[in-house]
Amino acid sequence: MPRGMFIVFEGGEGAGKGTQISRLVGKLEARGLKTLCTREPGGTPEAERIRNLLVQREGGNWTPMTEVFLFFAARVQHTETKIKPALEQGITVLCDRYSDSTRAYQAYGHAMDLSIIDRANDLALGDFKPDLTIILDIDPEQGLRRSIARLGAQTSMHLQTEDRFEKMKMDFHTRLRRGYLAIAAREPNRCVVIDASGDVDNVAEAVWKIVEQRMTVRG
Ligand code: T5A
Repeated sequence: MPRGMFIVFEGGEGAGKGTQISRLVGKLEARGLKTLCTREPGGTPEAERIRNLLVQREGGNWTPMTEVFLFFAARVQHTETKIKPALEQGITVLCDRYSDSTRAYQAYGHAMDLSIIDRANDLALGDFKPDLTIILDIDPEQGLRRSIARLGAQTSMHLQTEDRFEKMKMDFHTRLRRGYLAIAAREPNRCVVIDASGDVDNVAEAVWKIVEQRMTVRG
């Protein structure tokens, strides 16, 4: 059985990753492909427990290095127990964030040394990486407006506590955006940058064009 394709969506807050993953699932399933949607940090019960430590306000006051290892601890568990087994069964895996989030947020955003994150990534994952990473690029103010509008519409206490990372200052979000563009420039075969400022349908069309092209090349 041919191995499934591993597609990751990346971007700053409110870029529309979740929205675009749902759209893409519809298109892939209409073609008869089996899909699995997952997210980071999290994706398995164990990794979701680590997510709670990281994203909830009362999760803990971690040092930057501890935070990096928590992200990678969750990622190894997720990769070995969920992502790889699905790919081996020929399933297309769509993941909301992966290692480039650690590069963008912890290195470009929080000024950790990028080479430390690359080394941690090599140790945790070896040469395993996404077949395609779609970076949804958006002006941080527009992205944050979308995120805040969505948070305002939620009534659940649990979801309201998950906003720790969204409370960072605007210059942090600007560094994140630059970081993602630098990551894409470093690995232009794996990463494709898509303008996410348009409406949902326009962005979905641009995403589909890339995915269809890559699927054709894979055969
Ligand atoms: N993190 C994560 C790290 O620091 N390091 C790491 O290694 C990892 C893996 C995770 C946090 O953890 C950090 C990054 C994050 O800060 P999260 O809950 O996963 O937090 O948060 P996000 O991934 O940022 O989730 P968001 O929901 O904010 O962003 P999405 O998924 O990009 O956006 P989406 O699709 O939910 O859309 C947001 C809102 O915008 C609307 C949607 O309807 C929704 O209301 N929208 C649009 N509106 C207009 N036009 C469009 N084109 C739209 N697309 C979506």
